[in-house]
Amino acid sequence: MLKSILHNKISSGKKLFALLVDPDKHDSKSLEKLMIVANSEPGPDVILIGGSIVFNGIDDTVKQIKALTSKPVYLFPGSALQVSKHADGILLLSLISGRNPEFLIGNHVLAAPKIKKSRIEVIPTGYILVNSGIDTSVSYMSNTAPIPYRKNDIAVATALAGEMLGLQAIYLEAGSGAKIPVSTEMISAVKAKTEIPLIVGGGIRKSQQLIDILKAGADMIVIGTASENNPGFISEFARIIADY
Ligand code: 1GP
Repeated sequence: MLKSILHNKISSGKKLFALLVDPDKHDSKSLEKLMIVANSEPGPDVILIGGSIVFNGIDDTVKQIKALTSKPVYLFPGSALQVSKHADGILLLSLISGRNPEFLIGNHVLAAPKIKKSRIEVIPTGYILVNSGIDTSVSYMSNTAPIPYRKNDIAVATALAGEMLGLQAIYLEAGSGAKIPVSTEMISAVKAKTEIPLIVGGGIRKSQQLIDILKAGADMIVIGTASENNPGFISEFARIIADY
């Protein structure tokens, strides 16, 4: 479903907005509040659920969100533990900027039978972590080094390799709560050389950053922390993306 939404939007020149929900940052009350904002129009096109490390139950969070919205709900798993049959689909992330086999294939082997049985949509996604000036949970938890901030050539080569291996989207990630997002130069360099949808997230807090990232060629933008700090950003960012 998301695959076709992504492709339809991209072929009609439109951009997508994904709202990332970290189950550990919410209780049922705050989820309700968040979803009221998310349901107003314009709002996010898709809700992502997950994080580098999550202690609250993924199943419970997915079920609660599904009860609060009709928007598609996709898993954004930090590990094989974060799979739920109640979601609509999963970004099956392969951490291709890293050299840790557990995040390239190990967790996938553990999760694959459950994913297959659940029949949720699978979007194989090349996950590329980029240095954003701070230590990130994803770098620590995955035991991988990010690509240096200015090394656009490495990011392009990594994205190309992912595309050639058959991955169906590339996610350029600065890490949740990053000081600065991935540079627009890196985004446009990757976009220029690859044909699969380009997802960008991490550290996007201001409208101007969002506009610059859209201009650079991102097809889907992921916002997490900014919406936790101020749910009002959801409507503001959604309007910018819808009007783009
Ligand atoms: C993290 O890219 C997402 O995986 C979102 O990052 O929380 O900084 O918006 P933020």
